[in-house]
Amino acid sequence: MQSEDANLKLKKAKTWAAGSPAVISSLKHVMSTAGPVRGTKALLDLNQTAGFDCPSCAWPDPDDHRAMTEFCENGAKSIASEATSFTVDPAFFEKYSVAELMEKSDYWHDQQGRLTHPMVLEEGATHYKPISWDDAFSLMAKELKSLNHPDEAIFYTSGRTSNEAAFIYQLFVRHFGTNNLPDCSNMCHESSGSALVPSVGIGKGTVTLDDMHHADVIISVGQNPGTNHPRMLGSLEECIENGGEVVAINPLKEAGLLGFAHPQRPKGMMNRATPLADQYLQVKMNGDMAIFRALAKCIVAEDKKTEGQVIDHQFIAEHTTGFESYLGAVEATSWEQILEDSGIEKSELERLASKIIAKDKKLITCWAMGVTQQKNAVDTIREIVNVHLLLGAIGRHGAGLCPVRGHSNVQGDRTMGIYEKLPEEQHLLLEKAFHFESPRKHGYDVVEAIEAMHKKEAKFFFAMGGNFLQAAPDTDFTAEALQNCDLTAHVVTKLNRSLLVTGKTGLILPCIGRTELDFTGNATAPQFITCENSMGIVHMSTGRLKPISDTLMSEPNIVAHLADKAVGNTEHVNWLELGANYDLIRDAIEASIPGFENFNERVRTPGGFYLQNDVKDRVWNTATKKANFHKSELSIFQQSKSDTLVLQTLRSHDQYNTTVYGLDDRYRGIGNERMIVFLNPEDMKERGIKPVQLVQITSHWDDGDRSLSGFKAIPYDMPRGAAAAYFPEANPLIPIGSTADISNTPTSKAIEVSIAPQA
Ligand SMILES: Nc1nc2c(c(=O)[nH]1)N[C@H]1C(S)=C(S)[C@@H](COP(=O)(O)OP(=O)(O)OC[C@H]3O[C@@H](n4cnc5c(=O)[nH]c(N)nc54)[C@H](O)[C@@H]3O)O[C@H]1N2
Ligand SMILES: Nc1nc2c(c(=O)[nH]1)N[C@H]1C(S)=C(S)[C@@H](COP(=O)(O)OP(=O)(O)OC[C@H]3O[C@@H](n4cnc5c(=O)[nH]c(N)nc54)[C@H](O)[C@@H]3O)O[C@H]1N2
Ligand SMILES: [Mo]
Repeated sequence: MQSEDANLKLKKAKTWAAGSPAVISSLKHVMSTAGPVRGTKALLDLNQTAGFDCPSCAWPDPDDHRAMTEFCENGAKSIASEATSFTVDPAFFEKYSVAELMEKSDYWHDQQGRLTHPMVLEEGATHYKPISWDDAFSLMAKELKSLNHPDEAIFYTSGRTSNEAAFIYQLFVRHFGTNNLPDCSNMCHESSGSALVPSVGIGKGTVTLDDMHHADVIISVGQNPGTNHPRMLGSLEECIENGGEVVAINPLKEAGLLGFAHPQRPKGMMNRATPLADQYLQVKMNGDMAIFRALAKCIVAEDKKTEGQVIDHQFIAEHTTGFESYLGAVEATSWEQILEDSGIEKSELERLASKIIAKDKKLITCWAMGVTQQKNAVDTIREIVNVHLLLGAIGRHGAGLCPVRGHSNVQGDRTMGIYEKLPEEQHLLLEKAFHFESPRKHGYDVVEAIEAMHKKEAKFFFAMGGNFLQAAPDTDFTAEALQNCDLTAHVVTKLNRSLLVTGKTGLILPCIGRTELDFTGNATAPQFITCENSMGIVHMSTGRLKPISDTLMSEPNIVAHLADKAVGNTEHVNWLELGANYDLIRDAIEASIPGFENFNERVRTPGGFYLQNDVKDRVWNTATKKANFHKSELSIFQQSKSDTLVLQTLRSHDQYNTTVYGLDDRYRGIGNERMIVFLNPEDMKERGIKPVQLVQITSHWDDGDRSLSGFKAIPYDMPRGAAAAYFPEANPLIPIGSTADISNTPTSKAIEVSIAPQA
């Protein structure tokens, strides 16, 4: 289809991912943004055992064979964006007022380069101006001390923050007296933790890369690995080469699930792709729970037929609770409802079930945002667990659960205590190690934090990384919330919109990035930080590039200076000493978090170490000390009107969350445009919408409608009733009140909308 639009370039959607186009695209990004020197040096050091951890996704690296070029296209874009030689310095802020910067796009913001100096936007001022680090810390400390209660302060974390920064940050916040530690996880995999902890006793995945390579069947549900976890495609390919099969469950046909050409193998370099998904279930929006319930029904039926050969009865008897009651729920669910909710033919569901039952029942289920950002996300994930428990497909080689994490250290941040609902045991360990009173009242998660600022119950907002305004739902509401604060402060590397919508006073605190050398504390050798990836491996990361400016501070050191001024030293904590020497922070981690024995020593071994994961040994740290089946009624997103669509907000191939690297979505055939809404061609016809026609999208919620216009409608291979637009452009449509049950995650993948030609 040819575009009728001057900017938009449309091509056919791709049927495989990576190959030489990915290598060309990465080089293009590296050369154009950073300049060859900073860029290529950075790339060569990426994810090497002695290099730095890729700041893009949390997919692990192979334990033994790290090629010189163990990087992926999107990792390369992420590096290029951080390793750019362009700068956003005081002269830049003198040139552009905040109002002018607001008019620019997110893409333009990222293109401008790295922030170099601490800056302040004073009350009523039109421009940011430089401020000394010392004055910035004094200003924040003064605001913190003037609050009526520590709970009036909010301390957000984005998941790129290192273990060391996260640890000292939460220690400071708890010494200050609050658990208001919302993080990006609240908008991301919170539903996974909420489901997994009561079911199996740990909120993390239970598999290793080796398990992936030896599974019989890997189900990928609600994720787009070709764009968001490109290195995962190598694992899927290896599984297939070993005789396994991959099944995709996704309303959209995604290139990265259809086929993969490994850019570091001869066949792949010649663009000969390995087909990936053997079965592709184009599920209805949010119809996933029905698919897993269908699998349970097939398993139970087959077990009856074979007199107990399919269900792992021994595992169930020894290791689980709730089996009988769950069986009741499975039997009570009708096929009629399953077929209606999933939109998938019964024969396809039976085919999938027979694949899983056929061999050794070595099943791995991987999932991401298509599952977690849904109203019934927690129940859906529990249903995934139920199916694994039926088969005993957990805690054994080649089988298990794999929530595919987002940010490179989002899992580590939680391990370090970035959690508004920290469990009591962890408070006790902190208190024992540091002799202070850790506050127990649960803090705000992201949505609660926005609501509290909106109601002026919180007045101080501090962000350790991220782009809170653009990542959060209901952009206008969130903007009002931030503007209600007295002070907003952001530790960041790049310009983003959150720096432009501030409290009475706004602060920018620029930090050293993952790619850069860190000589904090006049260290004689560069300091390193540590991260935990999606599979629980803790490893070191050392930057290699000269920092973009000598006015940057490191994240741990920024926290240390703020803590020094805002709460001061205690007999057991000397903040500035901790901030100047990360070995001391690692000792403090060892002293208060289980699993980090001999941390400083073990993390220095090449490749790092696995954190203990009891589920792998079939030890269940739940209240019952067993793995728990959980029965829930089958559910699916309910629309209030019959003629509306269900909109999901998703990532293009050229973005990292709110950071827009480019305007293409190569695999989906989109060039040079982000104001896109993908629709089923029949739904377009029914509404009188032509391809690339401008449309208005209106979301419906009980507090009223929200509307955006200027989106171009693109016909796409997806089920009737579904719509998809990019995040963050579509975030103003997500009602603040629309969140998942239990986890309170915004339902970014299910928003009821009407779409009509723009008047
Ligand atoms: N390059 C790059 N890498 C990234 C990121 C990035 O922005 N760019 N972000 C990082 C982060 S923080 C995260 S959390 C991950 C996100 O990784 P993903 O979860 O893969 O990200 P999304 O783009 O949100 O994709 C969601 C997928 O779910 C599908 N989906 C939507 N609704 C449903 C549904 O009802 N059922 C099913 N089965 N599928 C559905 C969509 O069609 C889409 O394919 O990636 C991480 N890695
Ligand atoms: N509608 C919708 N909304 C969503 C989602 C969705 O799918 N749809 N996904 C949600 C998900 S899964 C997530 S994880 C959140 C992401 O939410 P966030 O983590 O808040 O957002 P990011 O876009 O990852 O943050 C990018 C900013 O981080 C800063 N940064 C980059 N590197 C560093 C660093 O090393 N240190 C510091 N201090 N700062 C750094 C840069 O200034 C950059 O502008 O968004 C959520 N929001
Ligand atoms: Mo995420």
